[in-house]
Amino acid sequence: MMKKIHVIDSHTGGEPTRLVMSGGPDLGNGSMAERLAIFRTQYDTFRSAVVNEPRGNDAIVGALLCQPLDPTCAAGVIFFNNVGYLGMCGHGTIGLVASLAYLGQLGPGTHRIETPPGTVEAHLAPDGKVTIRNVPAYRHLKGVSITVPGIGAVTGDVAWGGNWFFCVKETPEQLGQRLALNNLDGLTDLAWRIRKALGEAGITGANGAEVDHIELYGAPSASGAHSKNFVLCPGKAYDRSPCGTGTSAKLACLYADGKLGEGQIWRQESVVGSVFEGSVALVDGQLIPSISGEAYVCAEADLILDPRDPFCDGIR
Ligand code: PYC
Repeated sequence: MMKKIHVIDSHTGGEPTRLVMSGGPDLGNGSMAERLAIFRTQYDTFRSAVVNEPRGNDAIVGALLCQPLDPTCAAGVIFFNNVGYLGMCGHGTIGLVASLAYLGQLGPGTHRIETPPGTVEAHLAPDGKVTIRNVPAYRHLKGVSITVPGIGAVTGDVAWGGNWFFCVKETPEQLGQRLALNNLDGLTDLAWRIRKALGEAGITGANGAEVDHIELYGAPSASGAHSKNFVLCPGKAYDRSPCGTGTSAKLACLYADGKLGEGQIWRQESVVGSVFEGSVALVDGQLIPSISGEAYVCAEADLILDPRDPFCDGIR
């Protein structure tokens, strides 16, 4: 039996999100974290069918729309990519809100959204700008120094912004690479070496979690931006957007260093030139980042899963 999966594709600052509206697996009625565990263990071929080639590509982040557990929430969502699953996803949440607005299912205002690491808030402005009030962010390890084969000593902070990040202190130029769109291979190679060296050195996030996103920073090109980044995602694709959870992790490090005060605006540019605006607020002792950006819907389609297709589950 052929299966149809209805999706809305959008991009947030160039980074694609594929929102699954229908045709997804039944993950039960538990929390998003419980449903994610079922997704991962029982339906991983659905993940690869939706985002991997031939229907998708390495950069697409999938977002499975779920019925929320808490009736005060507008939606629940589980994010996934070419190799596995994400915790929160900033650009993906902005894409989700823009997609539901395109369908007429959400209007301007503030909406609560359940994700595996916690409930976030998304404010949709009448002009389409979306501001996410993320899960709490924090710096876990400060000034970790590692030796990276072929590069030398690299220092950075391990921080949580909804996913685990290594925020590198040296600029790409100091490590032998230009932070430029025409140097993606060099930046990817550098970030991948850092990721492997972190794993080999046994450096993890809390509770042994893998640090699977690497974030490099340098001087901005966009007017008014404070920094430009290059973020390498777990499946070796780079984030075209400034990365919502990565910017949240960066804000937590800046705040911990006394370089960013509550309410102060930080404009983070991506390697493709898109910009997110971020700020932090201390709420009940927790640092809550807010990230603003825009997403644009670019396709509405049915994916077709034909069981006769040898690559029905995607190239895995
Ligand atoms: O925007 O948080 C984000 C994100 C994570 C991975 C790709 N984008």
